[in-house]
Amino acid sequence: MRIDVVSIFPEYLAGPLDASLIAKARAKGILDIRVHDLRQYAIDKHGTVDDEPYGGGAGMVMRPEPWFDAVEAIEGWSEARRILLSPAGRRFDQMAARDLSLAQHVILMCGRYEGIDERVARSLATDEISVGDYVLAGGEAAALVVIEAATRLVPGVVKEKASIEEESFSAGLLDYPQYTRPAEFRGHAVPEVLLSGHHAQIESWRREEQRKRTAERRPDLLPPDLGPA
Ligand code: JFT
Repeated sequence: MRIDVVSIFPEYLAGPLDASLIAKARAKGILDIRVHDLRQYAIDKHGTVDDEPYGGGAGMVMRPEPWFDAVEAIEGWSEARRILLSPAGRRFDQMAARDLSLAQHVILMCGRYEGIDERVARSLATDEISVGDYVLAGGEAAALVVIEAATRLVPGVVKEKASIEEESFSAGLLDYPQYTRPAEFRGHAVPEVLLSGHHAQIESWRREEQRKRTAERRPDLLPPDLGPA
């Protein structure tokens, strides 16, 4: 999978993309990730990429020309999924991650300031997405979320197929609690059933923990309770 990321803060992205699973997949050649500095496509020699909003209002808006020039300089851009990160985008979820993981070429556009001229969303991007209902200062952290969620579903990026397959088993519910050694830590014991070796009992305990946790923390994920018949 080829991923191009465009940003005025390429150094913000470099570190995370050079660590862990993503770094290994890049070294193996499974992922080809390149970060581009939007300022190289600034409208003047001072590196200007923003201007005042038409209609007035606080802050600055990113001009369209640097975005079109930067993206159109990427080989194969017109065939790529061109994703604009935006607080006003459609919500990015696991389904969207799975869909994106099938793409051969993804371009992520990370803006700053009050946002980007709407013509970029309308005529350059193929998708406009948000990673969640909280406010970030720009698109870079959101792009990292999208890259991590999508690339771990690309064959060969995550070692064991089991960890991805197990997730689809529990799909729709929160995970059960996990424990490792020691069996007792600062007076807190690991639940007895997990030490018992009774696999059927362990499975039903885990399922019940998932259900309780989901009911408590994410009732929106549970199937509707229809009540008495
Ligand atoms: C925030 C963002 C996402 C996502 C892109 C650009 C500028 C700052 C901003 C914040 C609120 C209102 C501008 C961005 C995001 C998210 C993405 C930009 N800002 N207006 N914030 N929160 N979940 N994805 Cl460009």
